[in-house]
Amino acid sequence: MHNGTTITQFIIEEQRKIEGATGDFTSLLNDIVTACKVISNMVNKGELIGVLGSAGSENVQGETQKKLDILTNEVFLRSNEWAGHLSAMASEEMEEIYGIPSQYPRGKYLLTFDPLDGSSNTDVNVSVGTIFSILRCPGERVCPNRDAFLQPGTQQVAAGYALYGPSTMMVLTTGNGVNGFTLDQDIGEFILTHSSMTIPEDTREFAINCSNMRFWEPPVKRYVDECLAGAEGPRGEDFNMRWIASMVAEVHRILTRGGIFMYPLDAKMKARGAEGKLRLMYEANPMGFIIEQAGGVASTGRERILAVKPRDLHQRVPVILGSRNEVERVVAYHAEADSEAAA
Ligand code: AHM
Ligand code: MG
Repeated sequence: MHNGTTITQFIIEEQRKIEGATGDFTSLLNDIVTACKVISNMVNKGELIGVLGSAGSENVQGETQKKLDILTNEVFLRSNEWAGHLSAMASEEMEEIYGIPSQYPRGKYLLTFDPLDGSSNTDVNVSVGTIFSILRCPGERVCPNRDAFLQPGTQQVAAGYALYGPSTMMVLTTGNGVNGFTLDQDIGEFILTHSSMTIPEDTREFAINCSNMRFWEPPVKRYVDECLAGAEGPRGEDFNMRWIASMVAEVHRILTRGGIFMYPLDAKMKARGAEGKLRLMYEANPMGFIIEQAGGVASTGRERILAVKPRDLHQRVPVILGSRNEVERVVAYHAEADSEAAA
């Protein structure tokens, strides 16, 4: 028997603090929570229900889709299209936006999501997650076009992720701090277990895919070299490294015990005209919002992620986020390198 606060209770109590709130937003969050519970169940059953492996198709990014990428995208669409809170949705798995079908009422919000981030990890039974971001629909319940989504991250009304790990967790911000909820499988409810999550300012743990080292820009190489030099190097301390290849799991670790996560711009990306690996609208922005709300910093190395003015729905950006002092150090290294290059 639990006696904690359920996520529904938490969201309703938050709503009461907002004058004039209609309950629309609360109800939208509840539908997202339901979608994440369904996805959690699917991911948990895995091969028992035949959902692992490749679907044999490619998404808009030219990446091979897993069966679970397609199934979880459908879960999100079906859970969130009917209730009248949204005007349109956009996802990593869909080239075009998804306008709410005409048989349903249209609402005042837009939803972007990555239904299963880190899905290359599903076949090997490593943690994956769902990332989402809620924006206001400009104009009143009109049929929005792609441009309606192109709002900077500072405009987000809420953002969150579900982490499908040893426990399933939901971490949420509505711009008033960050709170974490753990799914109690026996009663099917997320219970508040991690209130007011904050990121330690200092860390001795970094996360980056070192196989790309030879392609990195000098400031990133400098930062990682200094970490690797450990107690004998300029930092005078030993550092630890982690790389899960599931951004949700990395961000969750950073929210729990601090750290820095980097997927920087590199020469390989530049050569093919890409501006980063991770997507702004449904990966970098929601995670940036959560990180900032927990006291951390989220940057491209040259700009605050939430200030990036989006040009495209599926735009990619470099991502450097986590503990304040380490991220600021990497940003300073970028500024130094850029001013030396300009001199
Ligand atoms: P995805 O959205 O196709 O799953 O890609 C995003 C994931 C992140 O979760 C993770 O940080 C990164 O890709 C891992 O990339 P890599 O395989 O290059 O290390
Ligand atoms: Mg992703």
